[in-house]
Amino acid sequence: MSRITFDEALALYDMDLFELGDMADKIRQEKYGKKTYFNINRHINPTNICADICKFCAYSANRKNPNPYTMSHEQIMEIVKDVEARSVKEVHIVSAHNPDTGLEWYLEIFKKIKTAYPHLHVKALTAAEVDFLARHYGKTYDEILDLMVENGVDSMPGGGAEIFDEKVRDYICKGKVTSDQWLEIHQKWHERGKKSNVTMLFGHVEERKDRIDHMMRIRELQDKTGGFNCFIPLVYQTENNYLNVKEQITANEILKTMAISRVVLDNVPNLKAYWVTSTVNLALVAQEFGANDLDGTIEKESINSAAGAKSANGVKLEEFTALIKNSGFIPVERDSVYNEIKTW
Ligand code: V47
Repeated sequence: MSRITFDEALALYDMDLFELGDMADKIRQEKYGKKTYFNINRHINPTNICADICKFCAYSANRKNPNPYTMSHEQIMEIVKDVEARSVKEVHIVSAHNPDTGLEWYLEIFKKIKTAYPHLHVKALTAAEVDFLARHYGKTYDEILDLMVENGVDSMPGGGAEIFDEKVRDYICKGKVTSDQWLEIHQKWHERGKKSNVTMLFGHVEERKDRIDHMMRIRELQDKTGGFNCFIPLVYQTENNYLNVKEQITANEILKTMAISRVVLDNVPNLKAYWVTSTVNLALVAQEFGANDLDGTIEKESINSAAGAKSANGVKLEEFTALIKNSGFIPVERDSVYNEIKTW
């Protein structure tokens, strides 16, 4: 069967929402039936001091959020100790681009966690952080990626991809990692036998064609490496930032985008409906539109909640699994690289 082209993918937006949903659901059901994956994880965001200025970001310390912080390693280890004792299996560590801490501060966090808790999965450092650390400390991407492996990073999160179209990217986050660099860093990470995720920030100033272009670039790299576990469309949150988008994206457009990504990304196994940015209710509906993963319990979330998402305190495990069940799906706990652990 031939693959869907750019023009055909763009035309899917003109389909009836439910017909498109059926198309995506068929693909989802063939792969996963009614199973929906989630994991028991904890987000940690060690510093919000940032050398870059992304217009969409409400997390980094700036005029709208004059609240700079940098955690000590002791504070981070306290959090990790606490969550590990409660069966959390993954720590997802993402920071702003802090120019003052030194490279060691970033890397030693991982080494300390891995030394104390070797079984805990460390998902850390977006390609945007890798690029920042390489530039700031005069290292190559290869050197930074090798240091990550040496210090215990298991996988990379998908953040910092935003929108690959250069014109939109220049407008929303000029100066940070370029699209080609983002893809190059993930390619190099995959060449080390490691897995990562990939996000897309949508619902701001981009057009439908930019989303399809974004998906096509992911599909192309995935053909080469096979290293992406999961695609995560992130719905833009409107508060406390400098993008000044007046109109919120509709639920219809969010679901269509999810469904289309399931069709286009035929080589990326998992599609995550990230409840933090879509709301829990819409994430549950997205299970009918191609999504087979709802991320996890998260416990504490700082990046999107700063921009208005109702996610600051995560979601309780029992509530999460009950919601998945009540929506007609089977909650399956997975590990960070998608091995099944337990059906709830
Ligand atoms: O890269 C920032 C986004 C991302 C806003 O890999 C915003 O499993 C919406 O990448 N509205 C960080 N989004 C989060 C992220 C992520 C989340 C969950 C799972 C995984 C994974 C990765 O949050 C940033 C940026 O694209 N972001 N500001 C905003 N106003």
